[in-house]
Amino acid sequence: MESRNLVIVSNRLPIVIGHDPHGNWNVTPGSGGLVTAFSPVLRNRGGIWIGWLGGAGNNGLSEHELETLLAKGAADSGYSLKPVDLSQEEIDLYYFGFSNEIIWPLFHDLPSRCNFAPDYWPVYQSVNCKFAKAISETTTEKDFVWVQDYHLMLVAQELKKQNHERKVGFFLHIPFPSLDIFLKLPWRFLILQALMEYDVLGFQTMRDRRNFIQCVRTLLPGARISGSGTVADASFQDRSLRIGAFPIGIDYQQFSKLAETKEASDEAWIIHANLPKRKLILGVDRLDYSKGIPRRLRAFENALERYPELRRNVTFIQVVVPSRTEVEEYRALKQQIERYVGEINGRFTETGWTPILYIFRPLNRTELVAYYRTCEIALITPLKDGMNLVAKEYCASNLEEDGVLILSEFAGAAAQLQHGALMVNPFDVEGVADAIHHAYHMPTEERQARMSRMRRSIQQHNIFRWVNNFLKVAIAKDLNDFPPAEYYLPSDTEQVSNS
Ligand code: ADQ
Repeated sequence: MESRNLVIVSNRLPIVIGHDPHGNWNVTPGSGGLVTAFSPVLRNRGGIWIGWLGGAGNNGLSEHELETLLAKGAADSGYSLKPVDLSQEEIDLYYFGFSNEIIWPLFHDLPSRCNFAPDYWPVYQSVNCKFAKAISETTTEKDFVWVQDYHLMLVAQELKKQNHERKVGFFLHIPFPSLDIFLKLPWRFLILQALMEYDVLGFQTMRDRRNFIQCVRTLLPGARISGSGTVADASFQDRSLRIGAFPIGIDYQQFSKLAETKEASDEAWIIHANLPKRKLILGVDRLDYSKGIPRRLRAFENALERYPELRRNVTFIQVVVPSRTEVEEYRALKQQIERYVGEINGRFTETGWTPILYIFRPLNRTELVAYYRTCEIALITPLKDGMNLVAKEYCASNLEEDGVLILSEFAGAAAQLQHGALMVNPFDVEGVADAIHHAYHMPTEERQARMSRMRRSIQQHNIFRWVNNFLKVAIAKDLNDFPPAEYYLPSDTEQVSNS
């Protein structure tokens, strides 16, 4: 029987290599939207994940140490791992430079934050070429290669340049900007042409797909695009491809089951017992300027100012997961958040009540779900977001079905959740404050009706359905066509010492 692997390619591998308290190397799962999305899907399906391990020169690990750690990571995660090694220069110019100083802000509608430095582009190209080489060495023509996100937009083109035939799909996790913003990109033609080399292109929402198609129609007049459903057919330079909107989902069962466990329930109870007789408002974000945290804090302050009945009766818990902290801009954002928290707490705190509880660290999954479960209101106000999985995870974990979701119009999740959430414009500080006030007073029946509607939709459009939809369009197969596999763990899996 034909053996075909599902190969995921992303900038980062889904593991983090670090040290345990005894100074030995250890391997732990990574965090972020991509890992949360793919981990349950790939487990035990014979998948391979190709990506950068983080750090330069494989962190100075010997070949044997690296192999042992990767084998451990593969055994824990249920799929094979293939690292792509990057030098410090590549990390600086391809990752911090082109990906995070140009594409990330531009695609999040923040062109004034872009640093269009010309020396980033050649390194972005050469690292994409490196990833293409890793793919050709690890896979066969039978495999399906699914490339993830904005760091790797040139991979299909690079594979072709190297004469490797592969069926290759691409999914963009972040938004695709409108024409007027995309036009600012100095490499706009080259990037669009490269994207058109994929066999399938996936976007989070119909709006992203529409933006992309408008850019193609304007900048690549030779391209033909037809069809009006969620998947359009396109042709460009004698080849055809499909372009679709595939809103990403979550593993609903995993979150709702975890929320039911005794550990999560106990933890949820403890959180609320320590903050009694008030409603808890929750914000959970990676440290990033696209998430709109400072404006959200100002909106909370505005709510306390204009609606004094909220004082003593709500606590805002803002969880921030450290991210890109090596970058000055992110350090400045952290300081700004901490200054605002300090100012607001300084201004409103009374004996027995502090308005904001601020947590700056990653939470483990049980803690995270406990916060989701126990907080009466989720305040999710990104300035722009591809999807925003936190919004969906909050609903999946809300077993009592009485939580209120306040959601930014500019999150990809808005298209799906707009009939259950209170929709806000995150730039409108008073509008967000009004929504907090509205959520606080919302009657139980209305809360339940809204939340159960959202939960049904999130349960239905889950991560497995997302993968199956993409695979059906790409290769007319679904997850069941990828059989479980066994993982090889070398006999010498002793801890690798950090020497
Ligand atoms: P992210 O920008 O990482 O993802 P998001 O979709 O919100 O944003 O996902 C964050 C993930 O990190 C969630 O799955 C959440 O569980 C996890 N997480 C959040 N806070 C945590 C904490 N304190 N501790 C541990 N884990 C935490 C990118 C795009 C998004 C898109 C996803 C998936 O920017 O728009 O939704 O990819 O496509």
